[in-house]
Amino acid sequence: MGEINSSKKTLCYIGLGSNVGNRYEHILQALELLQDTDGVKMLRVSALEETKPVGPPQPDYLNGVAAIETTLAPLDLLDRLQAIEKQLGREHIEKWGPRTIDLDILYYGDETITHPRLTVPHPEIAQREFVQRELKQAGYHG
Ligand code: A4P
Ligand code: MG
Repeated sequence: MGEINSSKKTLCYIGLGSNVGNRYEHILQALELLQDTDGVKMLRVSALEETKPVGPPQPDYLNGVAAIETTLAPLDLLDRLQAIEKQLGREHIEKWGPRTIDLDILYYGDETITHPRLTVPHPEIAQREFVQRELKQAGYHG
């Protein structure tokens, strides 16, 4: 018998990063657009902190993590995050390169996802101390 899964709520953690232009403003706008999304409830946001770039030489980042509850399926959430990135004027130039806004799904409940478009948990969490710190501030306890 079919279950109605469309209303299933999942606790997710979203990583936010910006290192071009008004970084604070980009992150605030991304949070507002995320909060205004149907099927997304904003629960908590970490402090925003300045971090040294990982990857090629580029300006410092402002990073943070948001905890959300969502009824969106993982790829629908990714679509929405990418639409927000686009709306905020992000152009994809190089991997790990500078960006107005980068939105990553760090965790989607306790799911492990291996898909051409989506790897969850985000593979860089273990290497990025600032992400781990911000996750805790956003309420993640492992
Ligand atoms: N994708 C796969 N898994 C995910 C996921 N969990 N969340 C795919 C979001 N997207 C995911 O991403 C490329 C593709 O990854 C997407 O099309 C999506 O289908 P992208 O954002 O266009 O490219 P990217 O960000 O350059 O690559 P990637 O692998 O997402 O890198 P990261 O880990 O996001 O690193 N230094 C500091 N200090 N702070 C930062 O925030 N961020 C990066 C980007 C590099 N250096 C940084 C920071
Ligand atoms: Mg990314």
